[in-house]
Amino acid sequence: MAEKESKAFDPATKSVDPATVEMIKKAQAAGVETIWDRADKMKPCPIGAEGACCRICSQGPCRVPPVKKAKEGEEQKKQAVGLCGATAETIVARNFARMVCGGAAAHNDHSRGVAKLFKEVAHGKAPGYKIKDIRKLKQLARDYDVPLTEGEGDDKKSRSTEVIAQELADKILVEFGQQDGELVFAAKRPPKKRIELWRNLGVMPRGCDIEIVELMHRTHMGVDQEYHNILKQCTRTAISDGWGGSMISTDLQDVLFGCPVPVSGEINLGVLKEDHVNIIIHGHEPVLPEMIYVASQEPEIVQYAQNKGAKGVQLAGMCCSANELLMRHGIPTAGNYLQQELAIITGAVDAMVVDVQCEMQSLANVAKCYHTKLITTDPRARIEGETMHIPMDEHHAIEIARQIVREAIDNFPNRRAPVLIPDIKYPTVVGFSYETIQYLLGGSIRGSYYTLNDNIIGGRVRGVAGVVGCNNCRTPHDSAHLAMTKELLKNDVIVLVTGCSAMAAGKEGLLTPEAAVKYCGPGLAEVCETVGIPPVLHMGSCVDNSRILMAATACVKAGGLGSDISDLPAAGAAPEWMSEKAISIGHYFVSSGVYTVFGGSFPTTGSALFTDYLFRGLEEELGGMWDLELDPVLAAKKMIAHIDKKRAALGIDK
Ligand code: XCC
Ligand code: SF4
Repeated sequence: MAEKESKAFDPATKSVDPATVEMIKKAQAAGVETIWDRADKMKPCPIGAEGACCRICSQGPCRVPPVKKAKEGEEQKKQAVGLCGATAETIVARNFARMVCGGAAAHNDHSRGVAKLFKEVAHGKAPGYKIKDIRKLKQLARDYDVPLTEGEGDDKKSRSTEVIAQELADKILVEFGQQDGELVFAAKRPPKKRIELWRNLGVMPRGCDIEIVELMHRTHMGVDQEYHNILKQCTRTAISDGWGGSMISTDLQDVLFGCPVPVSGEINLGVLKEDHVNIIIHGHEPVLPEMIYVASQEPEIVQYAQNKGAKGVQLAGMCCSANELLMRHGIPTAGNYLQQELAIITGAVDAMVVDVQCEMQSLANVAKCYHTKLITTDPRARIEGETMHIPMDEHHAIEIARQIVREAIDNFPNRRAPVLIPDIKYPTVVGFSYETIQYLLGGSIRGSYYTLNDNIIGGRVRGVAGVVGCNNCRTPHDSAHLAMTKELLKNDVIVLVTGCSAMAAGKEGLLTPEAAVKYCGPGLAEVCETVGIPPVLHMGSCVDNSRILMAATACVKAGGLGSDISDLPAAGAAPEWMSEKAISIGHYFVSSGVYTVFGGSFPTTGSALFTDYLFRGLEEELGGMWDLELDPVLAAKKMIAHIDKKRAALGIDK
């Protein structure tokens, strides 16, 4: 029998980004395996994909896929249950819950690290770092009831930044292990109505860690076996992420590294420079990258690079680390999640520095095919193989950063593969923190032309959409983000982006003011042109989805658009999601009252009952609900329909 010829896939079917397609071709020519090769060989297990496989005890795995309706004359098959009797609803809800746990744990653990660094900085024990945004520090102090002054009457004086920061750090750190009470942001920042709703439903989070632990317990074999009740704890856990860990990360990172303001930068693999030492910063936590940025600019380091024959040192970001560096320093972005292997395949990356989350283990193999040093920096995240581990320690961060940059420079002369950097990059304007948006679109007087609310009420802006989340190799890279975003813009919906979605938008030129004329309906185009902003606003990394929550809350508080987030003409989406974090984020948006539609697949379709609860039942309880729509343009249309429904309820449907 003749052997089946192995057919290489067509790279053009895997991405709509020309730089990505070019690099997949290079990978194929060089025989370097990428995620798309593996995806072609391995199809997902259909039962697992719909959440209908339980493997939480060793009597299983038990598979309980939905049964087809019997044809006439056939006997109807019975829906299977697990050996312990667990129904499909319980099994699917448990699996969903554990995804929320994974995602919330990632964000809250990231947050803990930032809070611990903040404490060290407050005590002067982390040389190189300092408190950069005093205004934001004071805002946080007010939230946490840390007094800004001391003494009474004539003796009253301001407390020092350090003292305020020290007390604040202790109060924030307590929240991670807190057993009772309420998380400060969740209990203070949302619209009043939302806070009351959560209290009445019993889903106000008590602490950052406890909700995750309790949900893990409740989804252990033989504990919570009622899907509404499991979901209730999912809600509490997700809120402890969005209005807890993620929000703490965002705010403390702003305090330490600066609150983003509009800045320009460039994006896509074309930002790498053949004659420079190229260092890719990949991962999520900006703590060490901030220092690598400082080190890379030191004259001695630049000289060191020149001694090795390079013109200089080029830093470029990848995944959410990219967003953090781009938003605060204008450091260019090399690409989003699916471009990580491809960056190395350019042959021009002298070091890839990774910390936590979204780093493919395959990087080690790809790096081996080139000269690239893969450097892990977080003790929680090692990668097997020929990687280098230089652990971060905030007490010596600048020395560690210098060491990492030197490793990259030392590696520059070792380049061996032909270098091919796609000549593709795009300019972007980023840095739309919620404070910036409030400044640009807020204005202090309602009725001013610039006010976002008035533009929504007047109908120039139809509504607001958050398009966020990952890439997924099962969906042509970036395609769904772009199709959805363009459809929204055409219909005068302003789009807020974070994470890998933001980078997709950037690579298409959507993060420029010029995009307004090209892609928007007349109303939105007019507003963007008047204010001078892009129609797609880059709000940061994935923990910065908390900025979207704050922007939505600001819209409610500004007046004229109802009294809760669920009243706003707004919707959320993650059309190419893949990570557990995306599920936690999606669920905290739903829990905050937002209609949220995902693409690709949904991990609960194994139970029609549970899925119906998420997609329809939740609207009554929380004002927000989930949805799944594979076609990104149709998904955008559903978001617009939801926006119109909210406009009608507000009486502003013109
Ligand atoms: Fe990861 Fe944050 Fe997803 Fe991108 S969007 S693939 S989680 S890098 Ni957050
Ligand atoms: Fe099967 Fe029940 Fe064990 Fe799950 S907990 S694997 S359904 S026996």
